[in-house]
Amino acid sequence: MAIVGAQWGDEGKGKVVNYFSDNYEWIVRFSGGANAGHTIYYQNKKYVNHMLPSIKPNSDAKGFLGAGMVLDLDKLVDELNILENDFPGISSRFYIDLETFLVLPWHKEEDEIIESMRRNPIGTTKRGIGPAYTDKVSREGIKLYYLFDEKLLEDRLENIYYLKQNYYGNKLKSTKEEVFNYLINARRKLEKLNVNYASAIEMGKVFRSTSVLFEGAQGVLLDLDFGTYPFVTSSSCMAHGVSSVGFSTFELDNVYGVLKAYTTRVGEGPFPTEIFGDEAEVLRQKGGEYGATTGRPRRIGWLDLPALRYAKIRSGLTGLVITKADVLNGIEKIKVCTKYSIKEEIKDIPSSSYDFFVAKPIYEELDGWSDTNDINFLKFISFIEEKTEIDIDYISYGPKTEEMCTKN
Ligand code: 2SA
Ligand code: MG
Repeated sequence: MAIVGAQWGDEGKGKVVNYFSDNYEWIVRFSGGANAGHTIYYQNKKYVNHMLPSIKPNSDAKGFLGAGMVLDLDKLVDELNILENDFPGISSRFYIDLETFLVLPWHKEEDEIIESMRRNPIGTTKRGIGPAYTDKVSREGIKLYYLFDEKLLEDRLENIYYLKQNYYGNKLKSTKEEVFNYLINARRKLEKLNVNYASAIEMGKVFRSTSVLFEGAQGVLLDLDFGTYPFVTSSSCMAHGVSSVGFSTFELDNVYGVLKAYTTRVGEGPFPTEIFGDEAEVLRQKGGEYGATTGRPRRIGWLDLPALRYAKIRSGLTGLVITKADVLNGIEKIKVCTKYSIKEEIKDIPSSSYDFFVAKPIYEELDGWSDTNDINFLKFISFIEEKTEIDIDYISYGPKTEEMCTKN
């Protein structure tokens, strides 16, 4: 099974993965990096995972960090230390693919520099994600396995640094020696923590003899290929990203898209159903809508069904999980965008990501509900299902893992 975001990220994937994790032996992250922020509550304590798959701490589940990710080793070590403090020995339940590319200190500098030079900034998380993926594609990346061959690492860094100096002159502060030392230190810290290294080649048999849950990062509308380009992240946010772990989407029994009962977005870019002022602020406060990684206030909007239909088709969703329905409790009238007006046309589904830039939302208004047991809430759920022709199989009505139920 795969769980992906059906909007612009922050739909509550971490919590949903946690809910299902009892039934799975492996939880696998396959894309993104420390830009993600997956919040889970465990024994009344809040944990925010940026790098680590959201495994349940006191289970036997294991986590795999797949090669489609970009690894921030500093963040990884920090996160493992936080978990180790509360659950000693947990690090040895994580496995990392040796083919995975690394986010290096200069990638974070480049992220800052490029964002400051962009005429239309993207509003990145400044975690070095774009530059790390850029280097991967332009063949100037460092893979995890280089850390185990210091000569190879030194040579690679030498060549890459030479190129970077040519691009950036003295704008970059990190030197190749610093980056080398940083990487070797990180390797030592990870050794102490007893994390495992593996490859999808070796893991293929293991995965296929047990049960695997793939945990997506960000959301379909932030996908590099099919999101609201260029206001997207640099990785695959859709189910096909599981190929980086050697899986075919045909092997997935289910692809659940997680959506919020309203919509949020962090960073710049089109957002047809965005609302402003007090109307937005009420939801921001009630929903705690601040970036789990950067703390930035998230932009707020009503539920957008054309965008959801687009996500369903682009990512081959087989079912939906709705979260944060409780945040709308007590609001008298709930708006839902059912169609877009695009130039002279009315559309149910944007035909390309370009449509998001020019769409004007057309709303229907539904009666609100006092709590999620209220008949009006059930009408809201049926309304979404009818309009999108996909079932909402699970409803989350609070931040805690157990605050979730099947629809029926
Ligand atoms: P980047 O840093 O290159 O991936 O940024 C590119 C765009 O992708 C957006 N993006 C996100 N949007 C929502 N949530 C994300 N994770 C954090 C969270 C974000 C935060 O869980 O709240 O804390 O600010 C995430 N990661 C990337 C980003 O805003 C850019 O629009
Ligand atoms: Mg998030």
